[in-house]
Amino acid sequence: MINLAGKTAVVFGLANKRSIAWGIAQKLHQAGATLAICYQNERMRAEAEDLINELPGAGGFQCDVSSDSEIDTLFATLKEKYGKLDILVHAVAFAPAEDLRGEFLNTSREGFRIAHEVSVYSLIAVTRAAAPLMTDGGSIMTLSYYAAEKVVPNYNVMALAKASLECTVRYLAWNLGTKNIRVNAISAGPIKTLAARGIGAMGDMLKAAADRAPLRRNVDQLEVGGVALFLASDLSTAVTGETLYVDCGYNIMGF
Ligand code: 0WE
Repeated sequence: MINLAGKTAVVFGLANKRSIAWGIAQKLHQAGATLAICYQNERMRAEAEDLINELPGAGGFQCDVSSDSEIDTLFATLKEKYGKLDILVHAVAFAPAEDLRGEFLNTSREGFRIAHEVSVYSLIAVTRAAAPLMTDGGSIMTLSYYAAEKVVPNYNVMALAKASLECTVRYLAWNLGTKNIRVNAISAGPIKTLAARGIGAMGDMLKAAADRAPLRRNVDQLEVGGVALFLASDLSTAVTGETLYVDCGYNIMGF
């Protein structure tokens, strides 16, 4: 059993019980980590705080990762409250809905900017704020998706952002290696979350993914949480800069 007692984790991206962030938070909590869980804004507050209250000892914090001042305020609070930080989970992505359908050619300049700022730059921003608190080294992780490498119709500008995110993971891993801070991505198979709800034909996509995957099913949030727990733990102390697939094997198939 993995023991994270005495470790502190900050998790970004909790919206509701279907959030990948929630699956990860539950696994880290089970392993004994102290959790600081962040949600984007006032609108998310009630639902997020209800969940956070299910995890004894966990703290809830509001932080929009597209705001440098909110990041600064959050990490000042975390430093005061917890002192040291060991684990950071970035489970945040956004592109305007109109850029996630229709012709890729019609990707807007603004949609491109927003997708990259919210889904990629935010990892750099929170990592820069967290690194000084990771005085005993640390483990940072983010969420990616297979469309970063192979075309998934309609994922469009988010695919570019995920490709950039995976590259960002490698550069951060290189930059922070000397501080014994590891940075990795989990490339999860499709999961029915709030972020996926807005997408037409998600049901068909989930079924197609399950049909083709070696394990013949979809992955769930707690299974992503299991791999996140591994990455957070001392079982993975030599793993950094990687993208780990948690997709029931879907990515290995050529036909
Ligand atoms: O990363 C994602 C979804 C990310 C996402 C979802 C939304 C929907 C609502 C980012 N931004 C928004 N913006 C919104 O306004 N996934 C891996 C799930 C997903 O999204 C798709 C997929 C899959 C799979 C979009 C098109 C095609 C496939």
